[in-house]
Amino acid sequence: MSLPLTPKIFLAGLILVFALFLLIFSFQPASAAGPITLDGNFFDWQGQTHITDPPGDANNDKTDIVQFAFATNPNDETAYFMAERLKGGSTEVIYYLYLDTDNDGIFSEANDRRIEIIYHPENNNSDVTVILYSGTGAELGVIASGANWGESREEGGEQVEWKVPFAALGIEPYQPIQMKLESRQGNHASDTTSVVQWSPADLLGVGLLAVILIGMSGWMAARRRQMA
Ligand SMILES: [Ca+2]
Ligand SMILES: [Ca+2]
Ligand SMILES: [Ca+2]
Repeated sequence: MSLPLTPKIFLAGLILVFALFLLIFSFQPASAAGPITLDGNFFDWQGQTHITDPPGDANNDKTDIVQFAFATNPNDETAYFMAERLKGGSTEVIYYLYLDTDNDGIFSEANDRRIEIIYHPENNNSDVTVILYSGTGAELGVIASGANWGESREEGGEQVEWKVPFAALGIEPYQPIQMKLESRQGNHASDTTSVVQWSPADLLGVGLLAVILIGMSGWMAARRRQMA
């Protein structure tokens, strides 16, 4: 049963897809101001998903985590993160971001990941190194070195942002994972956030897919009407 695709039906389908495209994208900016940019500025994190951590629960103010935020950008299979500490200045801080990529509550398996973030504020910029490890401690690669992804000493030296591609985590979009952020003091943990569950997604890709599916179902409905 194949009907000829008349220009009228095709046009109707096209208009429907376009209308849905406009409708869905007008609802897109539900999250925040705009995409995350790794630039050492932090306006882009306003309104993004985050957890807070109480002040005063760390070995000292400079390893005291107060906020941990995470986000994705449309059509970008990359996880973005931001950490804020109570006090910074020019003091270096090291964070461990633990990722339970198979969501089984265990962070120390070979498929799990640990990201090491070394944030060193300088007078007018910052020096950020990001290293990827497996959950068992094998080094898998350097994601960044010498990146200016944090506040300078003059800006407070409190906030740092970084990224990890989904591929480096071995995850697909919408795969649920668990995470916790820890600050380090020598060889020990100083402060650790609560465990948070997240399903990082590349929203635009899924939005487009939804538009295509809805558009196709609309076009098929038009065809059925034509047949009736
Ligand atoms: Ca930024
Ligand atoms: Ca804290
Ligand atoms: Ca695991």
